[in-house]
Amino acid sequence: MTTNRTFTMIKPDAVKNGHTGAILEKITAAGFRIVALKKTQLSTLDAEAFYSVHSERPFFGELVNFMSSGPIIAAILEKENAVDDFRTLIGATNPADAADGTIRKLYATSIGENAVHGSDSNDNAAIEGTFHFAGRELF
Ligand code: 3AN
Repeated sequence: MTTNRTFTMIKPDAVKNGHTGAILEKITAAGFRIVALKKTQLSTLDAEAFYSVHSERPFFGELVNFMSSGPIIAAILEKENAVDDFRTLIGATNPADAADGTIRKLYATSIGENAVHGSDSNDNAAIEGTFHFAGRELF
């Protein structure tokens, strides 16, 4: 995967609350090209593996339960400077701190249920994209 790609999930809260279409519209309007896209649901084991870097954090159990609680939208996105630009578009982890107009400001309800995930580095974008998608699913 190139450095111009990032990985995102629209999380169970935003899918359940009917924000999938609006969030995808904001993503494409911001200039990201959709390389791969699917609706899926993480098992408990999937969520534990995906978030294993956070396994020692106090909120790990809550995070795993939430992320496996319902369907998500997983996507690989492409744009120059994708990782940093996407994190700017989604806003701060805690929606109370997120800038106006960001996806989390608009659609997140709490620091745990914060509507979207965005990779925090090029290396993690590649790892996370590979976790969810086979090569034949990338276009
Ligand atoms: P970000 O997703 O903005 O990179 P991280 O990497 O610090 O934030 O946290 C990963 C995920 O863990 C967050 N998206 C959020 O869902 C959850 N999380 C972070 N901090 C907390 C917290 N204090 N309580 C509950 N969940 C949290």
